[in-house]
Amino acid sequence: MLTSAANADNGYRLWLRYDPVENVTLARQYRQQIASVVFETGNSPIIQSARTELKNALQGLLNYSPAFVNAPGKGLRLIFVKGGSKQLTPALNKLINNTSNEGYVIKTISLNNSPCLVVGAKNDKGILYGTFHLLRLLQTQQTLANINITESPKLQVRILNHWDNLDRTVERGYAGFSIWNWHKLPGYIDPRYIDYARANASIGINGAVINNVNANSLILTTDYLKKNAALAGVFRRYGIKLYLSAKFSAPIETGGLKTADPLDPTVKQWWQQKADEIYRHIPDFGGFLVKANSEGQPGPQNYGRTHADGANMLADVLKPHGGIVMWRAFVYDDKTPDDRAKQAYNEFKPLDGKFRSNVIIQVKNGAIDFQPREPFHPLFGAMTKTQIMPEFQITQEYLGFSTHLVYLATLFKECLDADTYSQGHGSTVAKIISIPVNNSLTGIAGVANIGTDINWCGHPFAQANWYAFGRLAWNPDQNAADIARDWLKMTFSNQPDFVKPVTSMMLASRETAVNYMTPLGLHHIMGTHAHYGPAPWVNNLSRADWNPVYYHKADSAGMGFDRTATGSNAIAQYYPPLRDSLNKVETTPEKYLLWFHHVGWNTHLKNGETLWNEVVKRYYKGAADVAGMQKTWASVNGKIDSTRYHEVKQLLAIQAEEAVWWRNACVLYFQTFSKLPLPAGYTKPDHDLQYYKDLKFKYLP
Ligand code: GCW
Repeated sequence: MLTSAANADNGYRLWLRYDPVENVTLARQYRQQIASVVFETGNSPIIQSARTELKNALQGLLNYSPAFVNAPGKGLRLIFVKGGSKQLTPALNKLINNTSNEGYVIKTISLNNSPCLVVGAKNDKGILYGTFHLLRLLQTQQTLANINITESPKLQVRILNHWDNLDRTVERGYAGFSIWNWHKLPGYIDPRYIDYARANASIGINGAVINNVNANSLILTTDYLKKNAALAGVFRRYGIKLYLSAKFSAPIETGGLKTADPLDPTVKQWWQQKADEIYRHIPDFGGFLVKANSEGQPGPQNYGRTHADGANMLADVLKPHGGIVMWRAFVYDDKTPDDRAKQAYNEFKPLDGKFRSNVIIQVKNGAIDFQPREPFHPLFGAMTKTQIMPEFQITQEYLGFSTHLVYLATLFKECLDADTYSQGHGSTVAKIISIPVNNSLTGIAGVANIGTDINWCGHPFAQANWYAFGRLAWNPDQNAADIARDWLKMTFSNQPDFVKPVTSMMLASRETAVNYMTPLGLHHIMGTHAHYGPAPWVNNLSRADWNPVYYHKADSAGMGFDRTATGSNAIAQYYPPLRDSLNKVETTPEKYLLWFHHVGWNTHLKNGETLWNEVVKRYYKGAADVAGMQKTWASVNGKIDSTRYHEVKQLLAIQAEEAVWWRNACVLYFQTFSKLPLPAGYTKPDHDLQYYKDLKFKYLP
């Protein structure tokens, strides 16, 4: 753990800063309330992690080291209990043993006539999670008197997907290079791996796919398995399982076979032996993540087989070891479909019920690709006999890389809270994914935004998206504001005049980005390949659905993608009554308007504005709101450390410039179709459209 003062505020410590509790009265109380500690838990590696964390944290937060005693005695203040204890009432023991495998209880009781805090769990992992929760209470300055918390995660596989390549580049990574130092592994364990595991455990993340879904099959070779095993050894002490992205053609590339046909017995045998080998190196290996038959990745369809054939073959070889397959539904083939948004559903829905119970279909939150705003993916709720887990993107591929402050909890929540109507009203995505189908595991994945940057995520506020993903994976019902407040207090300061305005800024930030990038349901109009900045004009890429013009379909009449019954009919993939309301302009939420409809420039929206005027106003509002964020940030100058204050200030200035760039380029471009003037009072962009079209960028991340 880095604790030197010189490094104190470079962001390395994330939300686990453990600086002295600002409120001195509370700090004094805490010292009394946890004056002596007992672990009635045994001393497994995970328990040791919990103890070490507690010790270090209390030293930092309270400048204090409680007595770690062996046996419970008089005056005991904090007791960690695994399974149950003679000292506790039967009711409390029961409560503890009724939590799930990873759950815990934190409760104040009376022991020998004085108050005592109990952190109880059925298993080691619950003790670890309970420890981090207790520390969070201190970090956010909550009173410990009369605490009564019972927690169990709502989802079982809470996993990060790293798109890290073996050459240490990170696909869609904006925070430096991969933190996995393949060259020095397995001999050298970078302390950073431990801090990575601590950070994940502190928010309940219990799995990591460490390599890119655009996979390199070398990761499965013996040399790399040794390296993987070294990482798995670090993760294990923090309750995290290691998973790998498996390349479907690995039997050919590294096994010397002529085929990777999943129904070929030699192929199956190869995978079987590979699985056995993996488990010899990593006894608690989690399983495979597979991107197949998508964007050039090989898959079962190369051999005329289905996704189910491919997934099941891998599932069968992992099954005896307890492993799972997360099979991605992000598919789009080389033939341009009439609507790319329909493709995943069309390919996967017919396979419902054909997957083994240790296969989970991993579905992106929306049907296109991690856009600033997308309606939820129609596969949620559509496959009733197959376990589905959502995939969110924490890294900001389409949301300003690591220079834009965009708090993504509101985006994640929009999907999780969406009503699919699959089992009638109230069938939210969160509900669907948390119900196990045929005894499958439930889960959720987030594409990591982590790299070698000293602050891990590039932007100090990008850390909040990693944090929020973990908290929502644990409990999708939590609200984005509470998570933001916790994160701000732990990461920066508990001062209300800091926390309050900055929470509001965070909560509005995603809508602001939507406004200056893709308002009213626009999507995928970013620059080609790198997805940096606006390029709605691009129309010359070989596949129709790689071109922004395919998505906005602006013409002299209006713009938007007609996905109604008279258009691509993508709405038919949703359940009624949602399907019917999306079929009509009047009943489609305006935030998704141009996703589902081609709307005339002069069509009046609910607020009475024409489409054209509203589009312009949103773009201008988005850019103006970033200027507002700069003001908010200026107002907290002096309330936090100057290092991070100035870092964020500079990044906001970049964001402000880029928001204006987005606004100007898009408004000028769409104006070539609408041929309408800007609404009164809106100043014309200072460059012409050609200027924006001519901008070229080399060496983008
Ligand atoms: O979001 C897109 C990205 C690709 C990515 C792909 C996927 C890993 O542009 O870089 O590849 O989706 O999710 O597979």
